[in-house]
Amino acid sequence: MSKGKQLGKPDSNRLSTDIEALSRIVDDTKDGWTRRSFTAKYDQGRSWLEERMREAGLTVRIDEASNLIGTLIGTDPKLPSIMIGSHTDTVNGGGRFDGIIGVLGGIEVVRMLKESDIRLHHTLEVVDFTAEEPSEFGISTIGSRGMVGCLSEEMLERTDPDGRTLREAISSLGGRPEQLKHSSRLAGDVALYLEIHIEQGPVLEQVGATLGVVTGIVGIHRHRVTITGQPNHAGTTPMDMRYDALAGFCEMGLAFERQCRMKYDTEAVGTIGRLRNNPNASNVIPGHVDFDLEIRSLDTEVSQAIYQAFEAEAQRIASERGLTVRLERLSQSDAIQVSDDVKRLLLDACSEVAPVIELPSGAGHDANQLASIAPIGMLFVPSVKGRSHCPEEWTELTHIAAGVEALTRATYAFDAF
Ligand code: HGY
Ligand code: MN
Ligand code: MN
Ligand code: MN
Repeated sequence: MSKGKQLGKPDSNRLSTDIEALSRIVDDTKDGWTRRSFTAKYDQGRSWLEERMREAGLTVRIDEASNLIGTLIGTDPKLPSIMIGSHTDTVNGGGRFDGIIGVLGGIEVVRMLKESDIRLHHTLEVVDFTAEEPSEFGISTIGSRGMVGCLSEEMLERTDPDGRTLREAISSLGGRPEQLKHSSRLAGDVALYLEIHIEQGPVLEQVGATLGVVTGIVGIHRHRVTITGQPNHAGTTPMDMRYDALAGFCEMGLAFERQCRMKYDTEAVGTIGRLRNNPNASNVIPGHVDFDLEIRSLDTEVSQAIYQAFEAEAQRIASERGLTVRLERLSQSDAIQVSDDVKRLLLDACSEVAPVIELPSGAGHDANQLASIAPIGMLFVPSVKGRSHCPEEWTELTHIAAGVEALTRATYAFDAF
């Protein structure tokens, strides 16, 4: 191990150039900076990333789940690897930093170690996880689920609106879904997973901290609800003879919000963010509506209680209105608590760099999936005005550089352990 070598600083210009360059590989027919998973722009972004990884001296490969992995072999290859990862897919109309600074920051860590002439004991893996954001298949954190063996056959058979299966989409990125069963990482394969991410909330900015050590990450429960009524003429159908699926949705939507606003021991939030109304014509009574709801909490039982209460309400509303309602689970990630050891490691690294606080994550991450096989740690940097998942998403370069420096210090300190 490189005894007492002086660790350098991240190169802010290089980070800025990388963020800027990747932000140009987007679907410019959409608002903001949109690079949806499994699209041509996503492929282009991947090729660009591969180049940056190779330039940094990483050996590049695509794993069975189609994750892009850059590897730097350590001096003791028998040790389990240290993994730094995040994602470069975005939401529609998203920003330039969500996930992206975690992958580019990981590559900058590798450059910093090399420029400081430091070789780690542990092999270091930098990962761009496929499709962290909710995809057209209704599933999020696809690549990290696949890496830890949590992509079921049922999930692989799900189709996108064009009828393509998730299995086909993963293969189109170079993944090998048929080998997922025997390739998943097991407990012990990864010594530590670290992710630097924008906070996507207002706390760091409000308290004036540059860095945040994540104490826990919410679990996310997502369900799809389908309401079936009876399409009919909007002009000739009396009000007491209607089976209006959208009116049923309106009542259910408010019932869901009421459940989420109630007081629980642990805070929960709920959102209905995706809705389809058919036939969606001004002179036709809606006959069919489907929508997605998600519930987030650090306490899985609270999420389950909210969902069960909503389910009973939805059934009641449907039967009063002569509608049918079907509820199906889309995906579920468990809430995660970060271990005291990892929090200590990150707090020590951060306190050498900039003001730091501890805080929970209301956003879900690939770390939720990695937590099933490895100790995980996350570092936050501030989101200006707390905005994210929108074109206004912004994080100061100085804050990103401070986060990358702290990440490198934590990696170096863990390796020396
Ligand atoms: O939705 C989330 O929590 C994350 O930003 N994908
Ligand atoms: Mn996101
Ligand atoms: Mn993210
Ligand atoms: Mn993430």
